[in-house]
Amino acid sequence: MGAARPGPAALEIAPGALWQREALDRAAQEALVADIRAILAEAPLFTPTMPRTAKPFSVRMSNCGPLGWVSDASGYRYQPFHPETRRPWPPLPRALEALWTRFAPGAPPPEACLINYYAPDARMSLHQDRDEADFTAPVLSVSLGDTALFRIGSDSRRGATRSVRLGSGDVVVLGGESRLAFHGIDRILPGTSTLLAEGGRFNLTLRRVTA
Ligand code: MD6
Ligand code: FE
Repeated sequence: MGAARPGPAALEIAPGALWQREALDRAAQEALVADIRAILAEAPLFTPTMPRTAKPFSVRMSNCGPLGWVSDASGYRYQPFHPETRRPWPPLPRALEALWTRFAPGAPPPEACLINYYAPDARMSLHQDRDEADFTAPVLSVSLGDTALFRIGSDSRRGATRSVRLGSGDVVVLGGESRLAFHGIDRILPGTSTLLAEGGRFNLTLRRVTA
């Protein structure tokens, strides 16, 4: 056991939105990356497309857990299998279940973990996470790799926004009033982390999907 070391305090970046910097130390980040690589060997990253326009996302995705979030010509949805391999998603790693217990105590267990991979030029436009049947549970995100400029506002697309730099090992919890807040990634800052040999960034979001 290492000596107890006080980490940075959690910050509330919008009402109900918690930012815990360095929630995972370097060893825990490395272990989680190994878990994610094993998942991606079974459920490879795919390129989702926008409903209607069929425009490809710049972010590539996969999932783990009983359900996974997908987007294609038919729309956004959760489904229990990979859209290309048609195989069930791999199970949630224990480390992610433990993070849920730590940051969403009392919430029903997570059913989906969306894995987003950002190459250096990828971004994600402002959106709400609203494809779940129940908004009482929070959405928990973990960042791994290069720092990202994360923007968060309110539940109105035109509301004021605030930006923070999410570093490797940081956790964001969108709960309460911020559960339906608009948020997105303006860009990532290449070369800011040594965690991923290939560079870029993984963002994992844990969700409760069913009511
Ligand atoms: C990202 N995050 O950090 C994008 N969603 O790459 C999200 O879309 C997100 O950070 C729900 C809750 C927390 C998040
Ligand atoms: Fe989101």
